[in-house]
Amino acid sequence: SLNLTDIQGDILIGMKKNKELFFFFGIENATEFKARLKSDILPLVTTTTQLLNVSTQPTTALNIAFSQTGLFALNITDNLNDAPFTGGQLKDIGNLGDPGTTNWVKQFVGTDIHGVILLASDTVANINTELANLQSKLGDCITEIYSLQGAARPGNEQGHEHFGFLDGISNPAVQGFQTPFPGQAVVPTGEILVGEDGDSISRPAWAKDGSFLVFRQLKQIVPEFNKFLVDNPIHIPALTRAQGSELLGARMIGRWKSGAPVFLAPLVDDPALGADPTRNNNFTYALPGQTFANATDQSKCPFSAHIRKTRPRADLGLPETQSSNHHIVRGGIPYGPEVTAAEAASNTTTIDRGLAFVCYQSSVAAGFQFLQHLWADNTQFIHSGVGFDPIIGANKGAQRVVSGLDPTDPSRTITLATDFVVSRGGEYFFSPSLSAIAHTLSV
Ligand code: N7H
Repeated sequence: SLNLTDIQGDILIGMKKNKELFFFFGIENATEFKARLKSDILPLVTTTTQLLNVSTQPTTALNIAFSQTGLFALNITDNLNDAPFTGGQLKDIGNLGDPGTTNWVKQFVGTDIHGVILLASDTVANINTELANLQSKLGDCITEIYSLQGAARPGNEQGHEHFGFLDGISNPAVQGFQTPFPGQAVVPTGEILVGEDGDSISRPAWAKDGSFLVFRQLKQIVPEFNKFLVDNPIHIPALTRAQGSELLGARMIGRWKSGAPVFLAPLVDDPALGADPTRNNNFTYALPGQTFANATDQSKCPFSAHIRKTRPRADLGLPETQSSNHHIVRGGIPYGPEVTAAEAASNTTTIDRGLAFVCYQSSVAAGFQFLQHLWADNTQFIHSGVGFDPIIGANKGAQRVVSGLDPTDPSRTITLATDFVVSRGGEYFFSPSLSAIAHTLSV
């Protein structure tokens, strides 16, 4: 069984707090930093065990992860055998659909970021206190390069991302650790954790029970997205124009704002279904008892829908874990304020907001990079002519053609002139086990 006290808490279950700060740093003095890593940071690293029980959760949870240049700075030269990680995210840009670095946060353009500290708590004040406490101990052995404050949205929108859709519904359960809800993917431990069952890539022994952390700052153009829905309602006689707009949005994601999957609720939202974890994942895109989903029927869910592109379930055949080893555990949080009245009135984004996207996997190449490059951005996936994932599919800034969104005419294509999700860049990190921090990274 897994050594849960050795695995950083954010990987398998997530820190799940309403505020989370991503603090990106450079190492200035490696010798001093190693000493502080062991004496001052390691005791604060929140484990999976601690997060499992409310009574053992710290006020502010902390995790830490390192980039390739960060490992080099610590004089760790072992090859982690993951090409995207080794090269860094900037070098991988050609695989991600970004139109160069024009929209990137300038601090992500380069390989100066050595690591990221994740601080999660109920309040920003708690986070700032913990950070100040840490910085007073670390002195100038690290420097802050960039930070991004994430925050759950307020009131009824809590748990929903900025377009308004409930997030965090579907993550894979790790075999032998989590009991899956119906329809949840159950994946071998080694698909998420390095060196565990199912991870066949050779790595240094110390990397066991670590996981690659992909970070992306994904800006969302919310008023423009809403305007697009208003302007392009799906025309079905039984629906009002507003319902037709809602339906278009739901079919772009594959779920309604409540979380209800369109495959189970094809025409109107079903909030009770969305809120019920025993039902809201219980579908495969195939008819009951069938191994493969119908290869032409998009009446209940487009092939291009975001959740279908990024987890095709029975489109690839069941059992899912035999047909796909491309699962990620998502753990991001929204950032930026609510849409202002002026932005809504002008249908124009003027303030940066979006998703501080985080995902974990035992291979960036088989996880995030595969989902983005070979699925979301691949117009021939799941079937020829499907087009882009309308949410995250990226075409280097050029317009994107999507099919299947209109259930009354699934071959009709819709051309998206702008991206509703704009990559502001990020970095690839490795989130090591606590024992690796103690016995390898800090010595
Ligand atoms: Fe996605 N969204 O609000 O539109 N995503 N996502 N995602 N996503 C999901 O099922 C969203 C992004 C996946 O198991 C939901 O938990 C937005 C990237 C995967 O059936 C919603 C952004 C990648 C799943 C969103 C964004 C993925 C998933 C439904 C960027 C990988 C699970 C809630 C700003 C490359 C699929 C849920 C499954 C679900 C949204 C990014 C992947 C609402 C706005 C970059 C694997």
